Amino acid sequence: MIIVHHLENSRSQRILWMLEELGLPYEIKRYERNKATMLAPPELKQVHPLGKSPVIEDDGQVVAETGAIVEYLVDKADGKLGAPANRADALRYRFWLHYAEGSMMPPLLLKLVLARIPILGKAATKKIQPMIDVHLDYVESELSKRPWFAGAEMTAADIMMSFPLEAARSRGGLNESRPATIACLAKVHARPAYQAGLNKGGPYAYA
Ligand SMILES: N[C@@H](CCC(=O)N[C@@H](CS)C(=O)NCC(=O)O)C(=O)O
Repeated sequence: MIIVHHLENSRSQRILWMLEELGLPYEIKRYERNKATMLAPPELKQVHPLGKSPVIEDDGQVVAETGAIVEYLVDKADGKLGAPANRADALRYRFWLHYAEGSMMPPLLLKLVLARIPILGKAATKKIQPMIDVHLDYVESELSKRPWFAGAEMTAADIMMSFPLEAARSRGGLNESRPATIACLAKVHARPAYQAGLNKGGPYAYA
């Protein structure tokens, strides 16, 4: 049985969504953020030394880092939601799978952290927004060309990208001026598996 160590309001919501899409049985262990620091509680460090979420356990095997977990689950489900057969789609699949945490999340996170610094923080976030806009424009242009990030079918790349899109919607300036991206997010949120994951995960401010 898979155990998902799930931190409220966090990237691990993606893993619940993916498990629901795959129909794999799982259990959730919930963790609350420290109200003052917003950091994960120290108990998560007992599961994995980084103490971050998501982290899963599957028959004693601990897997951390969203992208690694997502690939692990694709393997476990015999390739379901994995790379499409078409080469161009497969390359896009790989690109977005890495891009989500590797390129798009860092400036979004930077903006969040800077915004919390009194006085100077607000001014600093203005410098970050143009960096985020480069990503938002690129995502919009790609989503205007095809229904899902890799191609015609939904894949794990869409699951990876859902969190940066949600984070951009809540604090990165993503709005109706980028209709293809907004439509993609709405399509994701309407999926029964997404809603099922949300119901099981508890508080989540981005959906
Ligand atoms: N790139 C990592 C990031 C993991 C990460 O930073 N998770 C956040 C949740 S969104 C976390 O655990 N934050 C609490 C903390 O750092 O104490 C992944 O995708 O797994």
